[in-house]
Amino acid sequence: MIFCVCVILAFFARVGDFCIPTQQVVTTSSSTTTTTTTTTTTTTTTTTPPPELSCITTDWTLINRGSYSWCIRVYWGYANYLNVDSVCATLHADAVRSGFLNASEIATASSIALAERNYNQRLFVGADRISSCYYQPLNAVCSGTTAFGWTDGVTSGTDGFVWAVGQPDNLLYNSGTGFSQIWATMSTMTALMDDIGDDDAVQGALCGMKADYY
Ligand SMILES: [Ca+2]
Repeated sequence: MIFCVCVILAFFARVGDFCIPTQQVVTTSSSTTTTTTTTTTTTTTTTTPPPELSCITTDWTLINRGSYSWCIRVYWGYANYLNVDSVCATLHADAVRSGFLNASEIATASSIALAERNYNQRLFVGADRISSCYYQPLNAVCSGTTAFGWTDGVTSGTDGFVWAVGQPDNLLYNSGTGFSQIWATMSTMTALMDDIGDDDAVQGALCGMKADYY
């Protein structure tokens, strides 16, 4: 019996051999993968703003005068005709007595001074009587806009000559001493100017120097 089963199985096994194709076709599926690499280059351009003009320290106040910037600061200390031209240099070597471009600037200077000393003080400013007006009283030729000239080397125009009523009066000359009132001062409480001579002393000076790229 076992023999018969084996024969039958062997018979079918042979028949199966005949059913298998002699050549098998193998289909290979092939795919192509395209990889695209995109390189993005980001260029970051940092724009550095141009340096701004400023004052050398925060003790100075920046004033924009259009084509240049000016810094002002009050020198506090006894000042008269002997040291009038040197006190500002004690703040900075480039500092000189400051003039005024207009009434706004003398108001600014007054505010700065009052913030430091809240009572009226007189300060030398950057204006001296011009030589042709020495010994001259206030008149049409030597007036508030013509008797004095700015001494700081940068201030121009006459809008900054903001005198108190009746000034510059050349008081000593008018009182008969013969001394001319050469130096201009400002009063911090009134923001008005006055001329004084070598008989007088004040509490300081308004100093100025050009702003720079610090
Ligand atoms: Ca005067």
